[in-house]
Amino acid sequence: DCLKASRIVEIKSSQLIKEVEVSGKAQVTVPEGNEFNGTFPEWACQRKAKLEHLNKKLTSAVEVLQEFAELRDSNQDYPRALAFRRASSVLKSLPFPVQSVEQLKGFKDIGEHVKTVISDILDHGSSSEVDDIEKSEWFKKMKLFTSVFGVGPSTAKVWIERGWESLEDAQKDGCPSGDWRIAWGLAFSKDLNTPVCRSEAIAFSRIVQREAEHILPGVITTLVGGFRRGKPEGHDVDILLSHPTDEAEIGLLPKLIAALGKRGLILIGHKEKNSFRSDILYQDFKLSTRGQLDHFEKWLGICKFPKSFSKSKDSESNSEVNQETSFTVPALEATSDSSLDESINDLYEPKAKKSKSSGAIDTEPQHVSAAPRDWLARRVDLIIAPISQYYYALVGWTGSKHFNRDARLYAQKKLGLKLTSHGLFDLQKREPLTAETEEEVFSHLKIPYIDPTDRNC
Ligand code: DCT
Ligand code: MG
Repeated sequence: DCLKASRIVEIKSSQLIKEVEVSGKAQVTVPEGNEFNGTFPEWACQRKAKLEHLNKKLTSAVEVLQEFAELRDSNQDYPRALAFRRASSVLKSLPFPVQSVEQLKGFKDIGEHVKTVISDILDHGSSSEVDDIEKSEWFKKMKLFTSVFGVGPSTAKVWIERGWESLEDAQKDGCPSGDWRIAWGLAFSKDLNTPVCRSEAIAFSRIVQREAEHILPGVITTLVGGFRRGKPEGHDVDILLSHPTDEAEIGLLPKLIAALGKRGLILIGHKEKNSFRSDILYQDFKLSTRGQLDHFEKWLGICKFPKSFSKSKDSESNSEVNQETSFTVPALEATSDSSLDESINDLYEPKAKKSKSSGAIDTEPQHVSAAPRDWLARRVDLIIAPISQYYYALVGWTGSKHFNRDARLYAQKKLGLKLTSHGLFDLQKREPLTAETEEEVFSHLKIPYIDPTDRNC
């Protein structure tokens, strides 16, 4: 019903003046003199949302409510959590700082509950509901446990039911579920809970690119995820690989993992086979993904990043890597940060210590984590996409998660098309809409192109 709601709200001098019901299109007009030209787009995927926005205090509070709803209900699609995500996404795109809830009248994604919270913050500086959640022992434990690689809300709840209070309690149990991700995630929780900084992500993606180029000349290596959206730090490093010749990418991943292993960069990880079949894409979305993000061949694991990767204060000067979307590979040799170059080159010196490991580690994670070391454990995702699906994979793996969810719902509701990281599909005609650039993906979606740094909705 919310999606069908249609009205125009006029706001003058950033204050609400009048509300008019119209049929057809849902629009809210906002003050002139901003990128929306007075009209606030209905869908999050149509709006620019920068990391730095004008309503941070409010979005932080709404995101606590969202996180609480997600953790409590274990089902990330739960409508309550989605409602908070939608509200926070509107606040991120607003061209003015909210000073009164009156200014939010007419925004269908901002419901009464969120308005009450905002009103509390505007009037008293904080929301007692948000404060209570943040103080709750249950919430603190759920956040702590779900911060472990491989632990979702259901596992975290089981741990709480067992009376576990800390990660040490889980560690004492050995590997509580037999899941390799949890065993290694627990052993390296300290490293993995320290955010990965931009210079580390850039250094590692350059090494991946160098090794991949050696195996498959002309390979396309792109740092995706939050770093491509301009985030200064993240919880992992997501790298998307492809090649201009279709199928040339087949066989790259095992060789790449072996090469990174020889450089001593692999701690532990697992490969997932390509499970893409064009026929399943024409099925119902939930059925065709069965909880999986997508069907690409990928390696999910933990890498060993030399500590020197993070010594650099670099960030923006190397942004060409995270902006890379063309076939030109990012420069590896010449960077504006000599300390980063040095630490990358150290790995290529003949004297550099190289592990004999080809990717697998045959020892217990606890023993590795206890030994003195000059590296940090870092989560890495390497994803392989054929060029025919690459630009959709690029959009999907750039995110944000909410941008993807919204764009997929928008494609379905507004265009009758199914959007995934594999492509855009016309379910009636049973044919894909191909794209040879990221701009073309947006053009098929009938959305003006949005820069990755504006997809932080
Ligand atoms: N993604 C998605 N849905 C998910 C998980 C991921 O659409 N459930 C997409 C969007 C972002 C991309 O994959 C990479 O995922 P993450 O690494 O989890 O997100 P991120 O934005 O890179 O966050 P962080 O900076 O913390 O790594
Ligand atoms: Mg990421």
